[in-house]
Amino acid sequence: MNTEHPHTYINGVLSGERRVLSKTITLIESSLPAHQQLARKILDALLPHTGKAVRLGITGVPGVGKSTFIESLGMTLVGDGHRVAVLAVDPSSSRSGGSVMADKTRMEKLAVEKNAFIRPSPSGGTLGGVARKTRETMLICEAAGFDVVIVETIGVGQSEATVASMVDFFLVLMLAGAGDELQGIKKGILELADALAINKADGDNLEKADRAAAVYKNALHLLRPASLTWTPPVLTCSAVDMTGIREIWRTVLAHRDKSTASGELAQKRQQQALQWMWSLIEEGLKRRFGRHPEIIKRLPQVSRAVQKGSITPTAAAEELLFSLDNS
Ligand SMILES: Nc1nc2c(ncn2[C@@H]2O[C@H](COP(=O)(O)OP(=O)(O)OP(=O)(O)O)[C@@H](O)[C@H]2O)c(=O)[nH]1
Ligand SMILES: [Mg+2]
Repeated sequence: MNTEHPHTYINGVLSGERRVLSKTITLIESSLPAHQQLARKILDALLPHTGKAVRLGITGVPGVGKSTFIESLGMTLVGDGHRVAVLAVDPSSSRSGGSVMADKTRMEKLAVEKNAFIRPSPSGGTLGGVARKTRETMLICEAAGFDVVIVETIGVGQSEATVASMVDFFLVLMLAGAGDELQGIKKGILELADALAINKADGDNLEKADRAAAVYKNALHLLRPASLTWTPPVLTCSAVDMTGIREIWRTVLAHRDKSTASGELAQKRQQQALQWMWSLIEEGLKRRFGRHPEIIKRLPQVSRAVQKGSITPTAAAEELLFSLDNS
């Protein structure tokens, strides 16, 4: 293929060629300026073909069963005639080579499905950088005709909020504990969830899962609802036995129907687009700041002065920002 021309990529993606899809994503992930420029052209052209997929975010602690769940849900959806893309936001993946990469072997059946596409988290970089690449990859997958995009995260740092800000529906997978359900739960996660699902509701664990679901239902009740039309349900499932999986998908679709009818989905996506723009602006400004010759020259000295207490952080910040304005 001609690897210089945007049209080679654009046409390939639009006709759903996997090899071209992968190559386009590689361009998006590349930090070479020439690649980035090419990727921007491709993205611009593909943008009108995006936005039609169901965007589903999934999180949960390591071992909760995310990969097994995605394999089960993915196979169910592919069986129903859907085309499913699985992406990941994992800023720590530079360390391990990508959790989803390792998972590809755990998502054995889905990985070889022709109507499924699994892409590991882009390696390296900040959460912001990884998120940008994943977002753009999501758009490319939509243009390639995938009508369900699943974005997985293991929940390091702010990654849950980041994933929640790029999807329509955010599902939190949980495990039944020993009665102390709310102890181990990460702060803020319940506010992000559009549904909770207690996984591993099978065998001896079934009763415990039901009890945990009751506790979570109560907890969610106490939180102010994020929407007037949607109360996050608490479900149970077994990714291994494949029970409760369809119910969860029906919940995703019910949420989609309601939020489409009320206009909330369109509004959410508009807000997400604006939020995305602002995070790119912030990232860009920071980068420019750090590269600016005047800042590079003065920063060490000013930093030392702040450490010694001979200048206040406020004055220091103002001084540095001022020198940016005046050069
Ligand atoms: N009994 C039971 N075991 C499950 C279920 N789902 C997953 N498991 C098991 O739990 C273990 C972890 O499952 P994974 O799917 O790898 O979990 P994960 O959340 O992807 O884990 P990380 O990728 O490490 O974050 C595996 O041994 C699975 O077989 C379930 O529904 N029931
Ligand atoms: Mg996994």
